[in-house]
Amino acid sequence: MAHRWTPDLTHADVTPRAAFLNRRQIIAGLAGVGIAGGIGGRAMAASDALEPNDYGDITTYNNYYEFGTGKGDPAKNAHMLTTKPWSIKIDGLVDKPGDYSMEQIAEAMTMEERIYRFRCVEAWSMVVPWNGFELADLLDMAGVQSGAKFVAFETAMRPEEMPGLRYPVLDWPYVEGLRLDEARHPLTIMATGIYGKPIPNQNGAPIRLVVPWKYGFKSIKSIVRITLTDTQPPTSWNKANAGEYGFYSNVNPTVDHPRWSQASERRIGGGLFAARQDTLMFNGYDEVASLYDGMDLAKNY
Ligand SMILES: Nc1nc2c(c(=O)[nH]1)N[C@H]1C(S)=C(S)[C@@H](COP(=O)(O)O)O[C@H]1N2
Ligand SMILES: [Mo]
Repeated sequence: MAHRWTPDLTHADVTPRAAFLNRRQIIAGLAGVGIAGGIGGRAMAASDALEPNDYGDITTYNNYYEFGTGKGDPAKNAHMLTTKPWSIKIDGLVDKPGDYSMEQIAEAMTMEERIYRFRCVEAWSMVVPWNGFELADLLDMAGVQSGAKFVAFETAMRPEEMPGLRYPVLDWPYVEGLRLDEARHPLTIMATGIYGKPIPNQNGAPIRLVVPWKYGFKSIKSIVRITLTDTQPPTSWNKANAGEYGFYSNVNPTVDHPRWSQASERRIGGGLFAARQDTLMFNGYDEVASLYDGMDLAKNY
């Protein structure tokens, strides 16, 4: 794959420690990751703490409502999810619709590490070292047809394995969507690992979306279906409360949630008394700005 590049956070920037070398060796062994700088090279605001969160934070403080609405519920309950075998149905406006097994996908994709800021709409954030591949490569595998304009995603819905489905918090299954150009952006990945290990169930095993410039709820977990369509697909949080959650949901410190400010965020792991940090437009991923040229992002929140 020719278009590999390194986004703005790398272990070299953030983890000048022995642990960095160990992880890099693991990852290089897995994937043959290219480290050359690319379009993402960008100076970070001094206020932004770049240290990745530790594995414990990332895997015990979660939102995965199919397993309960408490932050600790997914870590307690998500072991009930059967993640093998797993396949993703890719359908709609594609040349090669069908059920793609995880093995088939893993074999065809180029795995790499991406260290991304992750900003929940609830105004907390983390830095996560994901392993995965670009969604664009998976879309190419299925062959996107010229009429496609959006990509719809769906999470597994298994009442016997997901105790949270008993509660009508959301209209299950959890669904999300992106415009096709957002889905094809090189920052948009499908994650199958964290810290070089298979992604834990509570984080969306065996495969979840990660869109780092959007609020965390766009990054849908445990995906079983991807549909290419010509119309904007429904999305779970927008269906639940359209006045609070829009389709785009780009991180935007100038557009507050109706019930709280989005100007700053609390970095998980910083401790109870750590200073909040400024939230960055597009979560700091300025390279996506041109996707929204001419759009009013206060209206298209
Ligand atoms: N299927 C599904 N996907 C989901 C959610 C969910 O409840 N169900 N929660 C979302 C929200 S609100 C956030 S912030 C992130 C949390 O990801 P993490 O637990 O890996 O940090 O997952 C998103 N994806
Ligand atoms: Mo979230």
